[in-house]
Amino acid sequence: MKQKKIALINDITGFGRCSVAVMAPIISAMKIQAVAVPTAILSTHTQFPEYYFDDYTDRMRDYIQTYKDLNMEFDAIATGFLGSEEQVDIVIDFIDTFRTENSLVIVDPVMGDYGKLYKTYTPQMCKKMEELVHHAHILTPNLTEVCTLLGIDFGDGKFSTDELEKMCGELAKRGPEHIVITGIPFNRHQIMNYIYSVDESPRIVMVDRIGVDRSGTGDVISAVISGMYLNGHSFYDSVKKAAGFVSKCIKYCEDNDVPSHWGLCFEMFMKELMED
Ligand code: PXL
Repeated sequence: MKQKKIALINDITGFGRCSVAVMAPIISAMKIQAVAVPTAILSTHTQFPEYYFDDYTDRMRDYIQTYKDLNMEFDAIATGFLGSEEQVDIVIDFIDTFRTENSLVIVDPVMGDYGKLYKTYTPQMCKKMEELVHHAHILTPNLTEVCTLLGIDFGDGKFSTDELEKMCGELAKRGPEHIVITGIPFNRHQIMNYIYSVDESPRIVMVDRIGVDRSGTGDVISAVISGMYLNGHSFYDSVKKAAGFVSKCIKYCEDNDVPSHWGLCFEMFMKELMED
């Protein structure tokens, strides 16, 4: 079988285990070729008190031109952290140029967490992100991002499953066929992943809540989902695998007192991804 390749349009961050630094190795472990298309280069992610942030917008078009000249095609395109409004247009052009009839587009609308936007995400930038949703087959937002995309007040972050279904329905009307709302605090002991696929009953994958919330978790989840789904697994099984994998990584971090903003020690469990 021809090996698949996925374009990862995301930032490259040196320390803190997020974005390409997480997604490329995970995707590679799942036997898929990862091609990085940088949106920004950071020394650490934006949850650290200090970080060097080099917005890559000006250089992205030249970078991508090589792939146009080579007439490249991608089996999947996964987008994550974007550094400027203009990048959304560049990403949409990338999708239009490189997708084939069967290509999969995975959009992780990275914008914020716990009801708050990340420091580099302006309200205008969030508005622009809405445009990208129309191009996605798979959408992997957290609750903060769902509320931001739909213009709903996050409030105390508590939503019923009926409300979640309605919210996913609204997002699905914009294009995505599969949506998972990740990391929803359910109670003191459990975290819920709410799975919505068009024309199917919603499903839930619960995982034990272990210790504190950790940065980069969403990036690990979207990488595992992308790899699993590209390898032919159902969306539900892909989410289940991702949630189980993340739980193991988090437990390791807790047991070893890894600071919460250092990301997940996914390196310890890479072997488990190699079978799928
Ligand atoms: O994990 C999401 C993410 C990705 N990229 C950068 C970030 C964050 C979250 O803080 O700062 C640069």
